[in-house]
Amino acid sequence: MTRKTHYRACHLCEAICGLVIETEGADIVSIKGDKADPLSRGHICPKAIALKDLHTDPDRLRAPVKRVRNDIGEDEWQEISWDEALDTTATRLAHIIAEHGVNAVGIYMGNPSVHNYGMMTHQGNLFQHIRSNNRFSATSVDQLPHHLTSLWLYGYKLLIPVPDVDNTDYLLMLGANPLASNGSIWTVPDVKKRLKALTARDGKLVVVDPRKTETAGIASEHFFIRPGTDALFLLALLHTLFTENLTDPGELTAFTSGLDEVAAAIAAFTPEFAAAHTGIEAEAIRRTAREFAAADKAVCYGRMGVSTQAYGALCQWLIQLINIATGNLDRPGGSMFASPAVDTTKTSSPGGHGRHLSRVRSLPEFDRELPAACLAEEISTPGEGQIRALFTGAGNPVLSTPNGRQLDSAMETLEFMVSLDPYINETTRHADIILPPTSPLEHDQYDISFHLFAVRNTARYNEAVFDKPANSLHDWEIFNQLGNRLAKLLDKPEQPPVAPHEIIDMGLQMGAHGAQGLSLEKLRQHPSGIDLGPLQSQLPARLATPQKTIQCDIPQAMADLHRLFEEFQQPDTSEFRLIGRRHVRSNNSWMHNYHRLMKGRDRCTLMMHPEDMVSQGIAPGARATLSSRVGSLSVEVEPSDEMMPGVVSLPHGFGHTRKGIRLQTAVTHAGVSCNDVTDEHYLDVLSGNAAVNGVPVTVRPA
Ligand SMILES: Nc1nc2c(c(=O)[nH]1)N[C@H]1C(S)=C(S)[C@@H](COP(=O)(O)OP(=O)(O)OC[C@H]3O[C@@H](n4cnc5c(=O)[nH]c(N)nc54)[C@H](O)[C@@H]3O)O[C@H]1N2
Ligand SMILES: Nc1nc2c(c(=O)[nH]1)N[C@H]1C(S)=C(S)[C@@H](COP(=O)(O)OP(=O)(O)OC[C@H]3O[C@@H](n4cnc5c(=O)[nH]c(N)nc54)[C@H](O)[C@@H]3O)O[C@H]1N2
Ligand code: SF4
Ligand SMILES: [Mo]
Repeated sequence: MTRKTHYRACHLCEAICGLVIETEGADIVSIKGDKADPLSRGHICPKAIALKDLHTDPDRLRAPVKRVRNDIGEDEWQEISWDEALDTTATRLAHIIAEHGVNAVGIYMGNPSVHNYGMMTHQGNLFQHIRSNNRFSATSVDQLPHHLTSLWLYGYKLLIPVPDVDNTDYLLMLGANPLASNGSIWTVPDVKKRLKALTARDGKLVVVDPRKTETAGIASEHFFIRPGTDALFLLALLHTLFTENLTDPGELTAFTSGLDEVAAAIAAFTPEFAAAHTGIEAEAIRRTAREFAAADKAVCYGRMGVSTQAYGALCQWLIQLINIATGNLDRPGGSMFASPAVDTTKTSSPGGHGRHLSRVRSLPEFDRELPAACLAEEISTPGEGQIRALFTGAGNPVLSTPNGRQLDSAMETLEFMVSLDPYINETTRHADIILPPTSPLEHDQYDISFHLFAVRNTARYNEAVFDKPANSLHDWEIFNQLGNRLAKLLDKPEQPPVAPHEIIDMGLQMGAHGAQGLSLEKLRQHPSGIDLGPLQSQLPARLATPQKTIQCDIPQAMADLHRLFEEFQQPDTSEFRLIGRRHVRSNNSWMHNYHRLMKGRDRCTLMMHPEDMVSQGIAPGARATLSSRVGSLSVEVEPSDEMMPGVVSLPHGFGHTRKGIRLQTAVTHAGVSCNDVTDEHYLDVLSGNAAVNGVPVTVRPA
């Protein structure tokens, strides 16, 4: 059989590494890093190899299935034709819309939908017919505060600057562990090498994290911090910068306002106040502020750990202000905006906040989506606007959103549910119909989302590795065909099936590099990608604010300072605070079905400081009961002096014990679901983002 070489960008995480895949017929012979990729330079991680396992996984659905009750009252899955699956789905949705209005249809879109370009280009084909207020996504258990802050400061939800790691002298990193995650809202393949290069050139990497993570392990300095107190730490840094006259916005001065007002508003947030709650000494905070200001090029960056906590939006706002006040925004070696070849900041809506509220708890929408933390109650609370039908696409909210058990039960009560997903998992097991797309290697790929956050401007388009099997549909085709069936029933116009690559070709030609001849054809000739150069300073032109200015004293954020101040007038009475944990061989809830990634010691353990174990009477290797306001679970405890005392860590995405899932390898490493104890009422009330980190819990011997 002839051996073929294919080029492909890995879509599993935000690092978008270039791959070289060798095949023989239907077999994948090898998957290696593509050294010619100008962004990833040959880097890959163990998950890339699992693309083969994903492709060949017998549990991956190849045809639509419908759930039926058998004679003994158990659920069974029956394969059905695409016509039956799409017609039934369109009919049921149309019926519910006719009877109860569009708000009766809920939509939840998960993380892989932003990694799969056809889902990005074509979801509108369906959702334009379901303009429901009840839209949800993984954004509100993740990066919502970043979008909100960018909307406030830069006028556009996706204008998020990233650390120019290759040129900086000082990187202050909070709540991120890129050595495990490979970077987030920061496309930075080969991040370990880049961070090591920073310290090797006498730069400094400072990590602030309640756990001494893999990244903290290679840092110049690590500070333990009490979960959920980062806003106080950041305020104390800013306080020091202001009071010691260390601010200098430089080039930004001409179009920036409001820093003096911020300085006045934060006068009470001294390093001493922060020290009492964060656990970081006041003098260490002052020194950090001075070092940051003294560095030629410095950048502050914070991710998941400071976004999914009770003050997520305040944290992200303060991080931007630190970069602005020291003149490090939009400066090489500081915090820079990328210029992607296909620029979604030119084609999507800027975003908006609080234009409608959730029905039951009055939580604010962002970008027409409600917080995922209120999905369950919108299904289970009767009344006008109650969700009766649910569409999920590339998401597993039962394992990934707070109080998953509550959502699990709420899904039981739906009149109709349909899932666009290749697996029968904890969420999709509730669906009446599952629509499985082609395998990732059976469709082409251009990354629409993550070039926007990349440390270098590059572009890469790759053809499918394998032909599309007979009787299969890509995600985009499912959206298009389902959308058109629903359109017909609702008497609306249908959409022609324009393939994603045609849309991308237009985007490339209209984009910043189109004038220099960038097109799909050119990318086809360069399957390892094209280098478009380093990040460039581009303010104020790039701003999307009305006057192309940056107003720092955002009223909503300034008002939220009072909530913060009030909370920290009270002593913290919680016994322990729960945080999450990522591992390089895992990916949220859905990559636990591949032996290659799962072999070895079970990873779903509760990490706890040995002294805390002694004080709680828990023996090493013993199980403990972890409890919060919403529930309890029993989990194996792993002693670890990586943990800050008083803090325990449990990864999310496990808990593959629910009945009826079809994930034969995952069930043998089932673990427990962290989100069975996270609390849907514990959130950043300013943004609506779930606070899955810093949850108050107790830990008792089981
Ligand atoms: N291997 C792997 N890679 C992934 C994923 C995965 O599941 N596995 N998921 C992908 C996704 S969807 C995302 S969003 C990214 C996330 O990418 P990162 O943000 O880098 O993710 P984490 O590794 O969760 O890092 C969060 C860190 O915050 C710390 N933390 C928790 N609470 C606090 C706090 O209150 N304050 C501070 N300062 N730190 C805190 C945690 O200890 C942890 O080290 O990773 C992506 N990449
Ligand atoms: N406690 C706690 N909770 C968390 C987090 C945490 O750190 N701690 N992290 C949060 C974060 S950052 C995120 S992003 C969310 C993730 O939350 P979700 O996005 O809801 O969940 P995933 O686990 O990513 O599930 C992805 C689903 O997409 C399917 N899928 C994979 N590829 C494709 C594809 O190409 N097409 C289609 N149609 N389906 C596909 C998989 O089978 C799986 O069902 O979890 C959040 N929840
Ligand atoms: S780092 Fe991310 S993009 Fe790169 S190979 Fe691993 S999973 Fe794929
Ligand atoms: Mo995420």
